[in-house]
Amino acid sequence: MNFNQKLLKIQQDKNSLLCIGLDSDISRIPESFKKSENPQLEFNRSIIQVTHDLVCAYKFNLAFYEETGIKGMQALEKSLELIPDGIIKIADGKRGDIGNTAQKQADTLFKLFNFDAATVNPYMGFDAIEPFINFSEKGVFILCVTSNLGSKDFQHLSVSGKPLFEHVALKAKKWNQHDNIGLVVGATHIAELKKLRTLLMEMPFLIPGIGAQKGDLEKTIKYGCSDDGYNAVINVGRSIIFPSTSNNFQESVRKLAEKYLSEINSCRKKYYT
Ligand code: OMP
Repeated sequence: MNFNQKLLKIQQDKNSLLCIGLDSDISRIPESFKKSENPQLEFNRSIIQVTHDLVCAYKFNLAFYEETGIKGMQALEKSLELIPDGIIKIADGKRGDIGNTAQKQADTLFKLFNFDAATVNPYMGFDAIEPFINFSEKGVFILCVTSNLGSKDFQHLSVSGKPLFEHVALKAKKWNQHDNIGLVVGATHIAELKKLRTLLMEMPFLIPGIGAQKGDLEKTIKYGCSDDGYNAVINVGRSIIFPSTSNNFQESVRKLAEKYLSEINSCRKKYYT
């Protein structure tokens, strides 16, 4: 089964578009985890234990594991093993490079770590992401409109009468021969999200920017899903994994994850049934 079909099936089976971002910033991990041999691993374990039934995916931003060196790599490897089957594991490293280097990046994430999907940067063109796309059972999320302010610097520039991000989307559509490509579209850019969804009705969109970055959840669901109310992967990181109080950590994380899932699902009910 190709990646996009697999993702859709998981979203349908679990009735969830929620992806939790395990951006386990060592400087924000509660003190109670600091005594353990590998605080990032134990922190992730306690989150996965209480949220795995609520999510369609977990996304690991690799920077937070690279920062802690060998321990970070061990935390990454072991955290991935803790995730039950039927949940997509996304490596967020925004990769892409000349062909032989990109091949190493893809092999590392897909073969060594066994991630199901990765984020890639399209700036270097097709050959820089082709090695990722060639893994047809793995997903490739191409940066299209990012959630940050700087996205305006290049992504919105008009090129041959269209914003650059639209060229990226059209190329992604053309390159999607294996049905395993998706786009990254920030929840902080609703007009662009709406436009992209009309261009690419069936393609999965990985949508970060909800919670800490203050993206509008209702509009994100209204404009970000395909016709059937699926194919948006709504990533929430800090607003779930770092509750305002670390008393009853697992209970607080669970409540936050339930809150986001229930908000997502009530918006889906409103706009897609
Ligand atoms: P929170 O803001 O804590 O929910 O985390 C957002 C996550 O999504 C981080 O890992 C970011 O690196 C990532 N992200 C964005 O915030 N904006 C983007 O445009 C793209 C990504 C990404 O590719 O995941």
